[in-house]
Amino acid sequence: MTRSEALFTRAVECIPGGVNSPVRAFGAIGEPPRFIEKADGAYIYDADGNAYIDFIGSWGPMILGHNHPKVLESVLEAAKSGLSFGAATEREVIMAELICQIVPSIEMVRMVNSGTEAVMSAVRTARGYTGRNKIVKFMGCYHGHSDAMLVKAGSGVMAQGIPDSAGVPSGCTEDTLSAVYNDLESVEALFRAHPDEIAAVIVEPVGANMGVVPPKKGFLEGLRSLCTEYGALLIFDEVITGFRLALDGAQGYFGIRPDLTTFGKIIGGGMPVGAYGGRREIMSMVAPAGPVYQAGTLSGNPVAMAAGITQLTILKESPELYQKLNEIGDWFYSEIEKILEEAGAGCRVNHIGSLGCVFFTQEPVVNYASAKTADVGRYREYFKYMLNHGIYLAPAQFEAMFLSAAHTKADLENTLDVIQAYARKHK
Ligand code: KE4
Repeated sequence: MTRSEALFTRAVECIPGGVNSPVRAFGAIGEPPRFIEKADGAYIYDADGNAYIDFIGSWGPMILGHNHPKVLESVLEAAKSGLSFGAATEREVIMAELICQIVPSIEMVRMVNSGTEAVMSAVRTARGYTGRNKIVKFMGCYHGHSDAMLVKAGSGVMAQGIPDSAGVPSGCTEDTLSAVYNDLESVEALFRAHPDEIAAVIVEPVGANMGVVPPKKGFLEGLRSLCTEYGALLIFDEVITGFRLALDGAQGYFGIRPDLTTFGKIIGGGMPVGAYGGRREIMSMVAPAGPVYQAGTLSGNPVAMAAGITQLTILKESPELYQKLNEIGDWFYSEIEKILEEAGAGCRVNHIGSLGCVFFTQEPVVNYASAKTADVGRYREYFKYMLNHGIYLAPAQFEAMFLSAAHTKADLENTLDVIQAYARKHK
């Protein structure tokens, strides 16, 4: 028995499913998960000492690679002054000023502890500001696990085949309307049916929780005009795309100005951090400035802020990083597509910038329904082959691959060689 297997045997006795987040259990793969002991740069190392080139990067935070020396140093430095005070600190001001300076649509921002909290709070703020109740989300988009968002969600919900979730009373989701990603008509129909009731449309500006599904040309622009026309707020859930597609996220990359934005992952540098922000008149609704209540014991935690400030500062000071990362991503994912096409593997590779996904389907993947045509059994075999050859991918078809600044050309060429070998073997 490997140490990972032994740890998993113990874990399932005292942690639901043996993990603290479902996708980590390798449920879609059907074998015990790897327990990771350490990470550095583009590599992670499991409890049995196996090294892997890591294409998850903690599901997005590690855009600079694991264990960046400056991020680590700032965490250790901050920790020496105390871990948490439950009181205001300078670092929270620095972080808020940094986000407002980098993202033009954000005039005020509130720190929380996860993407889920950020989305839950942004939705509440949108409802408080508009006085309306309904929220439009897209099938296959995942916005964390707050009750109202667990409707046709993506990510783990999609992989586990849970249509929604147990324990969510219909009262919590009756105001959540589902639309089809990349289909503006499906959104317009909802606005026509509920002209004065929709508080907000929330969207992943790049779908990354049904696999990677980029927005069709005009889709985001269309959402922006529909929200403006009907007096609803446009919420960009940039928990994945924020500070990844560009320094100012997908909104900068596509040139769209949402009313509210949610963040997570990268802004914490690997520590538990989420945030939501937007126009001053909207964010001024949030307590204690306004009537929308939201709070958090560890929100703006000084050690987490130190990690996030350092990571964002490094990103801000290296604007060439994004061009390089996006160019390498374009080359890498196109090479994967070429290899699999030449082998007649019958796959589709969707990608944008450093995000990518291999879908085991011949259909173009543009929304939840087309993503669902993917053969998850073939994905499982592909994942296992890659894992056994030292490549750590998402253990589920409906997730993303994440490149970092730490992945070298050699790492990517090695990965392509393994994919080439896989393609030859599984013609
Ligand atoms: P967290 O609560 O997991 O920090 O963030 C929720 C969330 C919100 N919005 C988007 C667009 C997200 O992708 C996420 C979380 N992403 C998943 C990856 N598919 C986290 C991995 C996990 O659930 O373990």
